[in-house]
Amino acid sequence: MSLLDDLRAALGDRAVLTDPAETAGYSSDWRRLYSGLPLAVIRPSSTDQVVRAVTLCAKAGVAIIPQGGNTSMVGGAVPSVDGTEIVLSLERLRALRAIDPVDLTMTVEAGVTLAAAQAMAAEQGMLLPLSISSEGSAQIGGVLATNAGGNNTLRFGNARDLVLGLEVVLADGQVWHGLRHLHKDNTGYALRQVFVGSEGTLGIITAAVLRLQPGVTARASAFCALPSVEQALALLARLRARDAGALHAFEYMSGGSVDLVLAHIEGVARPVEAAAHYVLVDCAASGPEGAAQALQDRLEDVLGAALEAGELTDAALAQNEAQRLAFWKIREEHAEAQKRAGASIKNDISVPLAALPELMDAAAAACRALVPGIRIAPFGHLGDGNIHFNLVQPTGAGGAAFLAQSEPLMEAVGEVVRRLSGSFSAEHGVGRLKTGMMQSWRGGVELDLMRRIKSALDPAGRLNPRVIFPAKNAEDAAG
Ligand code: 2HG
Ligand code: ZN
Repeated sequence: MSLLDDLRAALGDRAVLTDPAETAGYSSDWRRLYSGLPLAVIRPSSTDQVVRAVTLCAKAGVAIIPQGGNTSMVGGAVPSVDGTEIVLSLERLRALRAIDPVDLTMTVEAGVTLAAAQAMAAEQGMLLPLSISSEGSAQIGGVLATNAGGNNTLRFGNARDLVLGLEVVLADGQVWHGLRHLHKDNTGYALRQVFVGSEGTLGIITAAVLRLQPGVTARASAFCALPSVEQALALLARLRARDAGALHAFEYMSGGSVDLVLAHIEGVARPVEAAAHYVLVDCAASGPEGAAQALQDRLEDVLGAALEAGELTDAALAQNEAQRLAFWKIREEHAEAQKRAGASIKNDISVPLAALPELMDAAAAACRALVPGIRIAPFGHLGDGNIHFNLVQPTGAGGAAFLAQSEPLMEAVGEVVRRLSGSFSAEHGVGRLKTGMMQSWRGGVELDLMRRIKSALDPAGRLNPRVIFPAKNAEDAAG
């Protein structure tokens, strides 16, 4: 029997897709940068079925591309060599296995979307404190495999900070049953952290135990207009000094990036006067009746003082949940608006917070010098130092001509980031897009350690073979 027959026998006919009309949605990435024709897309519905599929692929020597919601920004989950790779979608592993309000944990399967997991926690009066723009599609397995960050990192950390345990199918089909619920467990290496952020190269996450927080009963949000990035840092310090625990998000949007949202997304309006910089502040608290008003009053106080100090030029405080969601819509539609605005180049970078003003000025100047008329549209998670320093093609210019400039533009931004001791990939990962950068940024001992881990866990190199590591010839060329 061929591999596909074996897979059909193990998973059922409908779980093995080969018709290009059915596999198309799994074969190219959200940004349409990468696409490939898979040998098949398989959709197991249990950990046991994942084990059987991985074992069969191992026997046949066929590579597997694990895929969650396919929302990668770096081409991390699509096939690359036509007709040779199996896309293994986790989308049918959708069970909530357990939820524990005493321990504040939930055990979910990999294919549950992040939004569904948040809703499951909220239904039981708890908070899953991880939020990203693609949470309606992104799935827990992918969120963990890429160590997603998002909007609440400044308060609760990245995905890896929320993981207590994992269940992982290894390259040879063995299962690591590591679904422990313990808040303390120092028993040798924290193996779960090896898989978090490994981008599907070391094993396939099938379920996870996530740490939750007590549910929030009060929220207060403000959309602020600011004169400079320095003043945004001053506002952040002011908020922290007054109510650090309540500050759940501090999201930055440049004037240029908000203009793109207003131009390309229906049903949004700017809640404050036009400015060069905006920040969305989101505070939350738990408490008895009255907590909401108290939180709102505290935020209003801080914003009033910030206005007086010249840190703000204008601010709108959400008066109800609908308004709060309208503020968030402006922030969350940034990626979609930029996609509609034409060709764009994404620089998902981080620097120490104090270096942010210099980053913004120096990177913008370097890009303008290379491409006159370029639209500089940075936005992102200013409260944790992660900015999406995105660049959009000049109005009216050709998209292909602009993309041909990707390398010099990314290098110019990278040079500034490097000088400021930052990272070239803060939260989106390396995927296939940034493998070339791994050599120059992480080469030497660091990349060698990663290779040693990879070859220990996946010696045949069959799990997501073309992500993270630079191609061998690129390394040789770099010396
Ligand atoms: C966000 O913060 C996502 O909205 C997408 O990380 C960032 O489009 C981007 O560059
Ligand atoms: Zn982001």
